[in-house]
Formats: sequence, structure tokens, C-alpha cells
Amino acid sequence: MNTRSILIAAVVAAAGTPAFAAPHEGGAFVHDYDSNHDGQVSRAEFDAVRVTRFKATDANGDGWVSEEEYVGEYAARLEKQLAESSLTEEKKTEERQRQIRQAHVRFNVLDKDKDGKMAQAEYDASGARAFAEQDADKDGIVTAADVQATNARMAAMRAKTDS
Ligand SMILES: [Ca+2]
Ligand SMILES: [Ca+2]
Ligand SMILES: [Ca+2]
Repeated sequence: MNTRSILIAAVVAAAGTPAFAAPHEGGAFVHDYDSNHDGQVSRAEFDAVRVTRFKATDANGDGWVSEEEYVGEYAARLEKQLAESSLTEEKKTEERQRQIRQAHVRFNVLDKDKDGKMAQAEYDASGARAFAEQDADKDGIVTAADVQATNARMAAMRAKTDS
């Protein structure tokens, strides 16, 4: 596995939800995007949340997301997840540092032309990749089963990369 594919794997793994969610908590992606609460995420639901999130992430409303805005938005979501998690304070601090570092890496991967700005098109492209990754059976709808299959695959990939 080369560095670029590892980066892409990291981007995809963390684009939706902090990667520390255990496989049995695989519903986090569904929880985040399932607006009509039918237990699955359609592409339309996903896109609607992404549009809202891009607007929210672009804190100063100039139509671009800066690295600071990107990491800031992610950090706020991460804090919510950490607050709900059962990790010890020490583990939370570790996880926070690791995830924030990854968020910076992700921004730099997404900001292809390195001008420090992410356009909505770049953001949408990364969202489309994340959705495709989560949709394990490729039927255009992400269910909890899809998320679990994806988590298992990611965990296997991480184990391989770490060793
Ligand atoms: Ca739904
Ligand atoms: Ca901005
Ligand atoms: Ca599916």
C-alpha cells in the first residue's frame, strides 16, 4: 500500500464519523444522516446533510472552507462523540490529538491545488467517495449492515497498515 492510498483510506474512514466507533456502534453514519429516521441513508438524505454541513463549516460565509474552518467543524463533532463515548479521559485526549491531526491531513488531501481553500465541489467529491465507501453492497442506500461491513473492511485494512 503506498502513502497516497493510505491517505485516501484515512480520508474515507474518517469522513463521516470518528474512526474510534466500535463496529457494533456502526449505526453512527446512519445516525448522522438518516433525516427521516427509517434506519437507512439515501443519497438524497446524505447530500442534504452535506450541503447544510458545508454551509455550517464555512463559518465566515465566504463560500470557501479554510483549514481552520474545516478542522474547527470536525473538532466540534468530535467533542460531541467523545462526550458520549465511554473512553477514559486519557484515551479521549489521545483520540482527540490523533483525530485532529488526521483532520489536518484530510484537509490537505482535499485541497488539491494547495491554495488553502476547499470549494464546495471538492467537498462534494469527498462526500460522494465517503458515501460510496459506506455503501458496501452498492445499492445506493446505506444501511447499518453496509456500515458494519465497511467498518470490518477498514479495521482489516488498518490492522494490515499498522503491522
Ligand atoms: Ca432515511
Ligand atoms: Ca470560509
Ligand atoms: Ca447499500
